[in-house]
Amino acid sequence: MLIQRASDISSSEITPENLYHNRREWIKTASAILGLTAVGTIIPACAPTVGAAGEPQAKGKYDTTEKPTPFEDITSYNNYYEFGTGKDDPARNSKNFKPKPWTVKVEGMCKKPATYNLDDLIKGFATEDRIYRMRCVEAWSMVIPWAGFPLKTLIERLEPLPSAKFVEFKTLVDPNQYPEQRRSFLKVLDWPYVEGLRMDEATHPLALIATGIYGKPLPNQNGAPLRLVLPWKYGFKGIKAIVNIRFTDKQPVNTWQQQASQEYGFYANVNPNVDHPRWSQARERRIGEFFKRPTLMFNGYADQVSELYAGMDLRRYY
Ligand SMILES: Nc1nc2c(c(=O)[nH]1)N[C@H]1C(S)=C(S)[C@@H](COP(=O)(O)O)O[C@H]1N2
Ligand SMILES: [Mo]
Repeated sequence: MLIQRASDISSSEITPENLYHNRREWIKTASAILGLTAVGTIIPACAPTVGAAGEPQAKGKYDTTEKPTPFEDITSYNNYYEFGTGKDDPARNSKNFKPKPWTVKVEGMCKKPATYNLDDLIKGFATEDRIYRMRCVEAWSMVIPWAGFPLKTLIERLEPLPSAKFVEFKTLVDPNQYPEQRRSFLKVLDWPYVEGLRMDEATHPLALIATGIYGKPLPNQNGAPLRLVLPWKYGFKGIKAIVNIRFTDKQPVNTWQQQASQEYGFYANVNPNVDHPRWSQARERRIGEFFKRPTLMFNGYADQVSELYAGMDLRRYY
């Protein structure tokens, strides 16, 4: 994601993360050729259900059978601009973040508006494991074993009115905890970070509220204590550290659309046929792999979600 306006940026400037990974991958590849061991890459992270190789096993119908990205990579290569724009800033700057106690304010067109303690809000929800692909709009991807519950479960508890057509989410504003929110000029983004979904998207069975990764509580850098996960959409829809949920009849203006509407829209469905104005979306670099791979329509979830967008021009509604 970019800070500058489109016109200020050449396409060569968007790939610092690719250079970083090229370098890392080159080291791994060189080590393999030389018969050395890249120690950090062979230790399997622990998980609730593990296979012979120590990886979480695909069980549910929405789980991908692709190899999960190591815990170490999922928790050290992040986008979370409140903590800084570098990929390693969130891990470094979120160590003292306080995800507990946590309150979530629910407002707008629903029967249960209130300010909830998070524990009360999600009391009794069964936690599920979901192994999902995640595709960032910057053209890198991971496979993440999440734990959480369907967003639908939470929405049903809040009893939206028939007039509610969208749901909007906001991230915490707290300059004491988020270094980037202490800036008064050269702000990276307008805070709070905002995202939104159409109600039928929000209640789709794939839409998840994540509270954990690899069977552990969600690390701060990944959006503790609760964040959205929408595997068919670009990663920026997956808003972190949610403190506000609002039901509305108007389409929310999400942060990246507000920042650069010619580049980022409301829908942000993964689409290899619609390029970003400054780079191709046809391929992606899976973190931990050397060669790029093709990006799949709806990030490989077309069978499940394409009917949500039947009849829509996906070039227009990007
Ligand atoms: N509040 C907030 N949520 C956010 C972001 C952010 O900067 N702030 N970045 C988004 C982007 S661009 C991506 S790709 C994902 C990254 O999630 P991860 O770091 O857990 O992989 O978080 C999304 N959610
Ligand atoms: Mo992203």
